[in-house]
Amino acid sequence: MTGVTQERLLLTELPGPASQALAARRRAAVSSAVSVGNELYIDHGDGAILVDVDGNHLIDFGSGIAVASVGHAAPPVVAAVAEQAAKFAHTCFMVTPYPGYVELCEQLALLTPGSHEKRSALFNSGAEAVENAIKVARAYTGRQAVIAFDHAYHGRTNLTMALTAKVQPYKDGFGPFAPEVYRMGMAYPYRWPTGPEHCAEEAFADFVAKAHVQVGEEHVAAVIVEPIQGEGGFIVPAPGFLKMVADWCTENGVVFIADEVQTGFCRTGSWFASEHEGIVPDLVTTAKALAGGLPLAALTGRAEIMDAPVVGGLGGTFGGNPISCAAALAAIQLMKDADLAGAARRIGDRIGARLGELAQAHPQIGEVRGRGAMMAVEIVRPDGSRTPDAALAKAVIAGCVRRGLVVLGCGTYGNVLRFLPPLVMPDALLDDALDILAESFAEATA
Ligand code: PLZ
Repeated sequence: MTGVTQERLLLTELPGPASQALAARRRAAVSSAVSVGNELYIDHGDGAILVDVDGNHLIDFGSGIAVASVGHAAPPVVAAVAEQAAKFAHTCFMVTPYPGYVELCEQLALLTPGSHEKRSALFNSGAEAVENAIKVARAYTGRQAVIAFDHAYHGRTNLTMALTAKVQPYKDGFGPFAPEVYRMGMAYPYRWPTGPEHCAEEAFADFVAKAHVQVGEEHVAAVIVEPIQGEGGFIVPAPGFLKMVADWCTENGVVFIADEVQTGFCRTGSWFASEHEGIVPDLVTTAKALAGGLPLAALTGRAEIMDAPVVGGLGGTFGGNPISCAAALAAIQLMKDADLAGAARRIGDRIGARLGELAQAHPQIGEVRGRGAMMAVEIVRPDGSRTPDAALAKAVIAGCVRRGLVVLGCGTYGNVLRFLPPLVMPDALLDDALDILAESFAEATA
């Protein structure tokens, strides 16, 4: 804990002079292919506040893309990291193992959906967990085909690029992509042609038909889906759709993989978003909030599936790094002690109520959606056509950033504003953030 009060404080225009100097150095030293959402350079953080190099206190409404759920510099995480760093930073679990890795896998078995026997393996990034999920599903089924969905995001490595739906900016110029990946329609209620009430049934019927005709059930190793699609626009699948797909997987000997990299660890108001859908995935991928800000990812699932690859078939030098494991164990304990799932539900209610008011005032807000502390608005032209308005979304984000609120966009059409506060954000700060959002909206639509 760095002792920063949980209040916004602006000492300079944003970005300030020190940030601007760093921005110039960035352009000269960092590949332009790695883009930044703003040029506010961070010196330290505390809870839900980020302090930039000019001393401005910014409200964090992005959590570094759903990572800082326990807050920045959470004292138990800081202590666990310091303690482990002072003991040893690395041995490689495959060379000489250590207790933290085992303990974390035990926790993952307890926390992920379902009471069946489970095993886990640890990796460095969400994409790596997803790649390994596909490897495991193929080894278990002896099949090759993988089904992913429209609007999906699963990572930037070769196999996960193939699974990711959107070409710009994730795939442009980077092919050829991994074969045997098939894409099905997502039950996206807001944009379903015949209306949201038919969405789940029709999307599932289409899924079943395509899986039969274009892939062949007997060739499908896995279906992978985000229980709420993150980068694609915080799309909450029509109720019942995921359950039907999961049941189809069971009936056809297909491994059902829930990619909970963004939704996991209390973000949506429960430990995992799959719980809201009443589904028990065969495999679950996690990363992001798992380790309180340190890089770590996990693949957890049914013991018989996870044990299917040859002994030694999974691994990596840094996977399950001891400092990251210590941080994860501390973060998980904090999520339990502070009931961060409950906090996410309260945050969701507060954000949802305010966004509802905002939508009344602004016809450009086509839909307010999400769950818990994973809320979003989809921005459209105010003429009833539901035409995406990415330019307006960008303008609102810029207005927020200028006022000291770090907000992220997302969406297949770049027209979704998403709100991912740390789950420790106090109500007063949340209200300030929502005031800024309302002001920025009014400014951008004036
Ligand atoms: N699966 C569901 O959301 C990462 C991507 C940021 P990594 N999402 C943020 C960007 O533009 O690169 C993500 C996700 C879901 C997998 C991943 C991949 O996780 O840790 O970024 O590899």
